[in-house]
Amino acid sequence: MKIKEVSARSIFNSRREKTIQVSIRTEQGLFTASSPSGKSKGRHEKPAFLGDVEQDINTIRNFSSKISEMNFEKFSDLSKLENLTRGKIGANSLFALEVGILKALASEKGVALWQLINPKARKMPFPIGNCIGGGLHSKEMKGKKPDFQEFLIIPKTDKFFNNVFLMKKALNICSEELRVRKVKGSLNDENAFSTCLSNEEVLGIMMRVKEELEGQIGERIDIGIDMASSSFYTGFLYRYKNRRKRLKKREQINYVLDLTDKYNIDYIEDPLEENDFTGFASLKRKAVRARPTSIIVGDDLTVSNLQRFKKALKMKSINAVILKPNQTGSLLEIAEIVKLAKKYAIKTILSHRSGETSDTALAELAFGFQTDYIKTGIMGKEREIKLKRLIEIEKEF
Ligand code: 2PG
Ligand code: MG
Repeated sequence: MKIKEVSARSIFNSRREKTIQVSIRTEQGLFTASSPSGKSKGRHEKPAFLGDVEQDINTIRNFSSKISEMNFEKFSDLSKLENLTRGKIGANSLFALEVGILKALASEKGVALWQLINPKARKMPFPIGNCIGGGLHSKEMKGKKPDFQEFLIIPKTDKFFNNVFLMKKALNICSEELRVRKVKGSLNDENAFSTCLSNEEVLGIMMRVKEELEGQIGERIDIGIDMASSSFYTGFLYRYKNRRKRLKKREQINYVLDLTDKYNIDYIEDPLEENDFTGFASLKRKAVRARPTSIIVGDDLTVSNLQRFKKALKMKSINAVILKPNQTGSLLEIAEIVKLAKKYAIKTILSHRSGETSDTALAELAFGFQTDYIKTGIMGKEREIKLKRLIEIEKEF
């Protein structure tokens, strides 16, 4: 495939922040792709832009003729683009550029984007839905909010469509529970409910939601938390505000183990700060011993970075990993991490960002990479459009 022109401009994400949209013109037409943006970013993430979004837009426009000289025929040809742009644009920009090229290539070949990654893909991921939120994604209500960032519901029936329906039901039950207690705040960055309740009070609600839905469908539903604990770690101490406490590393590990036991939590993301590979390992060992279905998920720890993922593997820190392609920009790096993760039986989760766009590429990537889960939120057009795309894919089979 030959590219005629590459262009870029800035657009607003769901949080009204500027992000990048790239356009690729080929004989088949114009293909656009955009990048989401995080707020609770890992310190080791690559910069979203080099300088700022406008600088990357200029750089990409200047690369247009060089990119037009390249030939793209398959997914791995992205390496040509990566060699050209290395160190010259940020991760958000590279991500949008790669997705734009893949969209154009898919159209040229008459296939869906996911087929360029793995034409044999068949298994649907389980969706992970954010029901109630705190941390950096939520505003305070009555001067309070939960310290944990996300309280998640994870339906695991064998139909993606049903799982989406169950997530919506879960969100409605949460809404009602918060309303009757008069603790329902506004919708947060990911369209989950904010509240003044504490972590444990919210977990009490999540447990009720789990039991109610399990009772209705007669199948298991998991609950999860993204603690995003780097956001309240201040060096040596985890400082909780709601309820106030200060925990040292060992106390934090024990606290997480108590919570998972008391509230039947299966999915635990970033329970320790982003540099604590050994803390993760110790927690994982104990959590899995106590509850064999638990997954300890690295996000800020691993930041979709192959080297950090290898370190986490070596140190046995995690048994699940978040993949946010815009943390690295390189889809080839994501592919490498997925390959290694599968080899070592580490669960994979393709994830959105808190500032999202209406691009459906994340759905294509989750299916193409055959990740075990996709975390996209439940409500709001930027989130629902990705779920809808996966429902479409499911219908095709
Ligand atoms: C996370 C993400 C997405 P952000 O921590 O998992 O939910 O948040 O995009 O703000 O980094
Ligand atoms: Mg996270």
